[in-house]
Amino acid sequence: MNINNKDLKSNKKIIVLGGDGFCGWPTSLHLSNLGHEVVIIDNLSRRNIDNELEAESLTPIQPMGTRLRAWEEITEKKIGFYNIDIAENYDDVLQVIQDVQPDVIVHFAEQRSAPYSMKTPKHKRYTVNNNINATHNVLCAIVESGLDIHLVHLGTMGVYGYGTAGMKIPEGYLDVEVQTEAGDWVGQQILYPTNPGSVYHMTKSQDQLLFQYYNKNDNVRITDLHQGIVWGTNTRETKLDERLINRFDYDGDYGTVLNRFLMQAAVGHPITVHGTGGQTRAFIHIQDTVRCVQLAIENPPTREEKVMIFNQMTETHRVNNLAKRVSELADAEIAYVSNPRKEAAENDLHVKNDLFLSKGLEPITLDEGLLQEVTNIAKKYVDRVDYSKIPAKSTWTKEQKPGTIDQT
Ligand code: NAD
Ligand code: USQ
Repeated sequence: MNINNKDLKSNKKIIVLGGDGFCGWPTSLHLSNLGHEVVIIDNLSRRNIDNELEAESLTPIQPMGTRLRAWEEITEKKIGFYNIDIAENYDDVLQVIQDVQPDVIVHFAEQRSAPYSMKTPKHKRYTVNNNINATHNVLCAIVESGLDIHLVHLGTMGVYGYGTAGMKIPEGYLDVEVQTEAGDWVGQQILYPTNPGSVYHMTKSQDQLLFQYYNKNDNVRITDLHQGIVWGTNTRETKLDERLINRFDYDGDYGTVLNRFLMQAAVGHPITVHGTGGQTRAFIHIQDTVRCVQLAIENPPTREEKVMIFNQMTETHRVNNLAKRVSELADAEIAYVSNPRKEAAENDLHVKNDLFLSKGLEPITLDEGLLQEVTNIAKKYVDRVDYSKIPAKSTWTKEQKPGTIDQT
């Protein structure tokens, strides 16, 4: 079955790193459905972190083997799978690249939770070791393979920081003027100064330097997607069969804000706004995530071009406004809890996303129907909810309080 292959320009061999995760799994299905040859590499570390935290996806995700068999049964398309830790097993990563000879590698394989990265020194060090080594190993293996591979990386809007004094955040690069010794002003383009808000976000800032270096030194073709907070859970492909269901994180470490609010309202838990809720963030629906990755693959840079950076977001919202909207939708209570993070209590955020719009993205924005769809999923799996996992307990500093309701 092909749901939507009208945009396919040519079939490519694509390795998806982190293809078992929240963004990686629906992207793998989408690319396979378009007719690309897809191979997933994932060490299933996210499933192991679920075990560590004793917190599970709200939706019952199936083992990798079941997922892949179901996809083949439904679509007659095969997705390959290798269980490899790309941060630890460089030789295995290189071997798969040499065997598959991919045109594209899509890189989702990092520890992506800011609260998890701030839990303890062990978690900080794991996040740094895992994320930076993973990215560096991939770049190093691309060069060693001698193949002209386009690397598409999932970065974050968080590398910019969230306050720009009213300026629109550009797509990766900032035009500046500097004064020369002779006193003349000359224009220059620099990587936008990074201002990460957690150890996790800091690893994404470091990734940017690795990309700049390998692009300059080895002409590696790289697209870095600075993605906002992803919401939703289903995509056209994951909806095809219950066994293809995507993960839905709601716990205090991995649950992201809008999905958490929708889930909380659906299961009768107060909506947990951190602080005053004055934080403004960028958002994108999971269906647009998979579409954006497709567009990035279809519009690769040349070997002569610098690292291409796209802001992968469709809209910005203030946390408090989201809470109010969800509260009205589901008639739920809002709880203003102590903010466990060190972040500005209030910020404005204006972001350019012209590049994806120019490539044909038709943004999905917050819509009652889609919000309702997430709510319905939460209601369907309410029996799987562990209420003790909802509060955000990881604090940025020892002095801070967790985001539990009884603390305020
Ligand atoms: P996820 O944790 O659900 O998926 C990441 C996957 O990578 C997991 O399946 C994990 O097992 C795998 N992985 C991690 N380290 C690995 C390693 N060393 N070797 C092999 N596999 C490894 O996260 P996600 O939400 O799908 O995010 C994917 C990417 O998108 C991340 O890089 C994240 O920074 C970025 N991103 C996510 C969001 C969001 O809201 N979820 C927003 C912006 C950017
Ligand atoms: N927040 C609440 N209540 C909650 C949970 C969060 O008020 O119950 C607030 C947080 O304090 C923060 C904002 O909502 O101000 C966003 O938090 P989040 O957990 O949804 O997002 P974040 O930690 O930034 O991380 C997520 C993904 C990460 C990705 C990032 C994109 O986990 O992988 O990089 O979004 S961005 O935020 O644009 O940097």
